[in-house]
Amino acid sequence: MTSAPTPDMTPAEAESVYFNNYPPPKSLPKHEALARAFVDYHVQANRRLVLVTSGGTTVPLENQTVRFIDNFSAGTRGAVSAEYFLQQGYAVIFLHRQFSLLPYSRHYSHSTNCFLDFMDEEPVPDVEGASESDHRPIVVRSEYQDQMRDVLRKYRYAKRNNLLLLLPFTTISEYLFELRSLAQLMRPLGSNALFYLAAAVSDFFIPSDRMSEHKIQSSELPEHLSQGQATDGSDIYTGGLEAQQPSRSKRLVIDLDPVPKFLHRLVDGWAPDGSMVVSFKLETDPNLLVYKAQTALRRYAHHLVIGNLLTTRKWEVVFVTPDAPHERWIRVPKSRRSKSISGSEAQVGLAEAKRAGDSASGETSGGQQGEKTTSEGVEIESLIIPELVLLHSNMIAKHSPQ
Ligand code: PAZ
Repeated sequence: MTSAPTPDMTPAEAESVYFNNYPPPKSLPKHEALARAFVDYHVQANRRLVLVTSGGTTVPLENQTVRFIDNFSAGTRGAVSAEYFLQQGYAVIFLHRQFSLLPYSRHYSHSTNCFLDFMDEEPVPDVEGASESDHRPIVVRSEYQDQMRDVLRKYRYAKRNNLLLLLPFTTISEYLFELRSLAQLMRPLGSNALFYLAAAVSDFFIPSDRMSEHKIQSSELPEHLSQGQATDGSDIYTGGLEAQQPSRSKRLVIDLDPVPKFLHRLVDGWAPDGSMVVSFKLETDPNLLVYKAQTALRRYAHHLVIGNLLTTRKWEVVFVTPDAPHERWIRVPKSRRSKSISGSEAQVGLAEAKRAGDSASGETSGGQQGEKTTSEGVEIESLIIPELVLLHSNMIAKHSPQ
């Protein structure tokens, strides 16, 4: 029995091969119990519920993992979007990479926004006899009071009303197990369910039968200690061995298989009938973005692909839909864009212009409802989520009995 799905398999066959070859994550039963109760609660309330996936997945190189492959995603898109969904009255299951950004706390967990910078010791009262004490209360600095109160109130509201369920994952296989279970548990929600797949999921992995149990050694071991590691000076696997290097240190040759495309199974099997499925497509080449988003939409036959470029993702996205207008750009107006060290404003509009054969203004913007300016500028998610909620409402209306 092969341990990795092959391209000639149907999506259902690929599913069973993949899931039969990996143990489910240890936390899965606990997450399932929490999710089941959460879904039931919101089904009773006839509330819409969105599963937001967020952050990157790791690809371990060893079973007892010391080394892994990772990607850039910090989870900003997912964490910010979750807040705007909550603002729109949705309940949110936030399936996120462990230690990536979380809704609300993300305002204080950036390295540039360290929470300690928001605090102070209460000043010594300006009265006679008052003295410096070792036990002065810690307070939020006056200039941050309003912003922090706002965030705190929203966070507490979400907690008090059981509107936010945080579920972490780390590896690609944990992510896939969790996604499958959650989608199946969401079935009672019917068209009230929305899938917002913003996580940056690895496209490649190492099948279990090629995975080293222990830490891969970079130098030779005596034969009696080698336990299956190459001892003859050849490079270390995870795939075919390459040309020998006559040296005591080894090259590591990593041979990755493609991760089966489970979006098929989500749309066709796991997700509730009538639910809405939104995926993201990230590219770096402006020439490819819309083409790749359209291809994904055709291939998986879901409802919306949100395309974004690595360098402009905080200021513009494109909605690619099966229905007209098929391609719609949402942009933060130029004067209200946040500053971003890694971003490149010069590239805003490029992916659209490349297709239209002209220069895009870079000034257009999506619907303004729900838009919110922070000290860091308008968050594009404040434009994306209200647009998406409208599309979801249309789908729900189509599915409700006349
Ligand atoms: O997490 P982040 O805010 O740093 O990045 C968000 C993103 C670019 C990962 C997301 O918007 C996205 O495009 N996710 C899908 C990536 C892909 O699989 O193509």
